[in-house]
Amino acid sequence: MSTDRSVTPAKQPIVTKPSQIVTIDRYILEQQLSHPGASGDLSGLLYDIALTGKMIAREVKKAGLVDILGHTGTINVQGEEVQKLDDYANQCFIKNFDHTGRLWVMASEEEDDPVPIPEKFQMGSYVLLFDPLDGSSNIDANVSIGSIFSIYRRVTEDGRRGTLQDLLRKGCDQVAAGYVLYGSSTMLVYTTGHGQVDGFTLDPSIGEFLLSHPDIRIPEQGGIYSCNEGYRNLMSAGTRRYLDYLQEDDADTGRPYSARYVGSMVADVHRTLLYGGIFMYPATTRAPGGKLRLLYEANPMAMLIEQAGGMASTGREPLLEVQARELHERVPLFMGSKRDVERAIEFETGAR
Ligand code: AFP
Repeated sequence: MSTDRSVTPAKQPIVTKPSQIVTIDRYILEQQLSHPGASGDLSGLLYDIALTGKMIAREVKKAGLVDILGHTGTINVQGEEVQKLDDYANQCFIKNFDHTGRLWVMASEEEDDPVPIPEKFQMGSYVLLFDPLDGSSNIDANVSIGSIFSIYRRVTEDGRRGTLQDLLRKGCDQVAAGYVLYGSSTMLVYTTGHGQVDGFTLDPSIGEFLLSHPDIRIPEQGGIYSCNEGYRNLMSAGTRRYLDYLQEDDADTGRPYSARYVGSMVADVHRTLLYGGIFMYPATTRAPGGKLRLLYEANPMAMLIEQAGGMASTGREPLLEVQARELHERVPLFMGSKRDVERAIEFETGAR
């Protein structure tokens, strides 16, 4: 019998040292401190986005339990009315932002008109536009969805109310933009410009977003295209030729590309940011102006993509230069790796 009584030490759980963890609060504060003179209002808005994202994520997680917890419009076991998730997300944004004193006016993809700041609250100098729950037709299939936000400085000064003038802007005027992705984990990705895009993942055990993807850079060129090809026959000849080009066999240029299309813009653009390639929703004969909303979807995503080193275009002009004329205006779009978008533009404009 062996006299060796030593035992294999039990494996220690992997513990991240507190010094290695950067919470979103700390990150935002450090960013603010690097801009002497900052009022702290933009930081406050970003904290509120993080809170709103956490509140929506909590409800999204329960979406599959409707049969157990109750259907929309019914009263659940706690005696509360069960709200549609996109209504909940919309109300969550409005209620979390209307009283903070940081906003001049808001606009939501879910509301026909601008959302004013109630008289009883203080007014601020920023303007917030948001799509509270993008990709919501995917909810019942347990597919990733997201919230998108876009922040500008106000342009009007007079009176007690922000106006359409504050909201109908060019994307290049945005001071911050981002999204919260409700996927296999919840992530918040945002930029305040300066070529910096950062991603934070929600640690559900402490209820905090932690810096997980610092300084995201999109590859110069990718190998994935993301497009609803079901509408191929409704697209322009240029777009169809571009799709043909992506599908040709040419190992030297990395073709054919792989196709990936979730049908939730946040998920498709998130993958494009990380892996590169192109996300496109071009004009079709049924939707000649494109499908996606300029102010709530296209501009914020275009700012993120461009700040990460990519490119965003309508196919004919830089997306961020498009002057919005209507709150719910749509736009055709191509965004992603610079070389991929440049190539798409060549086909769209007939240069190729
Ligand atoms: P829903 O919010 O109605 O699901 O629309 C999602 C979306 O606005 C965007 O997130 C997708 O990229 C795009 O529409 C999908 O549109 P198609 O179903 O026409 O491909």
